[in-house]
Amino acid sequence: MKPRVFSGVQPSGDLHIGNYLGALKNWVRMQSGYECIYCIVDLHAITLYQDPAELRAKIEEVAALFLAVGIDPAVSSIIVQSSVPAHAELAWMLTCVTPVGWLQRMTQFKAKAASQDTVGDGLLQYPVLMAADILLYQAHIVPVGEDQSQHLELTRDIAQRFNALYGDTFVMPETKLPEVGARVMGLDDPETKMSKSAPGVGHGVALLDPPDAIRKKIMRATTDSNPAVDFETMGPGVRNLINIFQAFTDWPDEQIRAHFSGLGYGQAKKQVAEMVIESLRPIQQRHREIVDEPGYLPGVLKQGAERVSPIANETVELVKKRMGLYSRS
Ligand code: ATP
Ligand code: LTN
Repeated sequence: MKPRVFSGVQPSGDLHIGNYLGALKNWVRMQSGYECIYCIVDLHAITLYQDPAELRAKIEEVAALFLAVGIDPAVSSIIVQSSVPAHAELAWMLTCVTPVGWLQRMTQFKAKAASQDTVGDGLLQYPVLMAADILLYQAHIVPVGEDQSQHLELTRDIAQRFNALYGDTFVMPETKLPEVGARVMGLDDPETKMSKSAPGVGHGVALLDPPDAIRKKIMRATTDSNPAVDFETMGPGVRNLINIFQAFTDWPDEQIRAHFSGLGYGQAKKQVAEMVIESLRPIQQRHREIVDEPGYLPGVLKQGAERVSPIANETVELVKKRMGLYSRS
């Protein structure tokens, strides 16, 4: 049997090139060697308020983008988290073995809580639900961007604690980061990661941005005051742009150096912009085709949920039995 892969994206905004290079691009690659489950984590999205109509529309947009980047529903399962009730069910059981101090230490919790007037309990529980997503399918590998590493460590801690208390139950999942593109930074501020929820039109490039918008954003990206690319002295803004180029092309370091060394910033930005535009063009084209095909998307999501539900239910039954809860079998 092939090892299992699980990962997810929140339908909480416009997917950007950071999501693609940090996660989705790896997801596509992994389909050949693994049994893959890719999830639209709508229950995670509501840990911060979402407009219901917008959330509903975003779920389908993200699903269409999964398909557009190359996730093949014939071999991989695409699911919406809330359509498989076992995610929330297992999350509760895991909540009961998770010390609250572990959750309060999470950097993402601290950052997101700091920007809220009232902090919902869901924001604190967020990583427990994420652990449930992964452990529910006994996933071996979780391909994510670097910002999720701490949550993955917590997932392993929760699994270990459960296994120690109730006997060997969960597979220990491993984190898989991309070699380049694990942390794409904001174009307007190369000290912060590119994020869906960050304000500012010049911050990120969305996967569905039209070519003109992409060109404008990249040409205006923050750089330093050097006149040309110098790999020894360049600041984080230029480094970020070149990283984006490398993550899209998969060129080796030497080729990247030879290509960019000594290039004026205007020229370098133009190269990056055109590469991003050309890389996104087929994805955008495919996205339009998928959206124009009525009934296709709901069918894919239904098939995904049906395919994974037996695995999810089996884990929930096992956990119930281990914990002494009332179980059907
Ligand atoms: P938000 O800012 O709303 O929390 P996000 O942009 O971080 O959203 P997520 O849905 O939380 O997006 O992340 C989906 C996947 O994309 C995760 O695997 C995450 O690690 C990855 N990812 C997110 N931002 C980046 C980034 N800037 N660089 C590389 N990977 C990223
Ligand atoms: N927290 C993740 C999204 C997510 C996820 C998961 C990723 C929810 N459940 C399970 C990997 C595996 C994020 O990207 N912000």
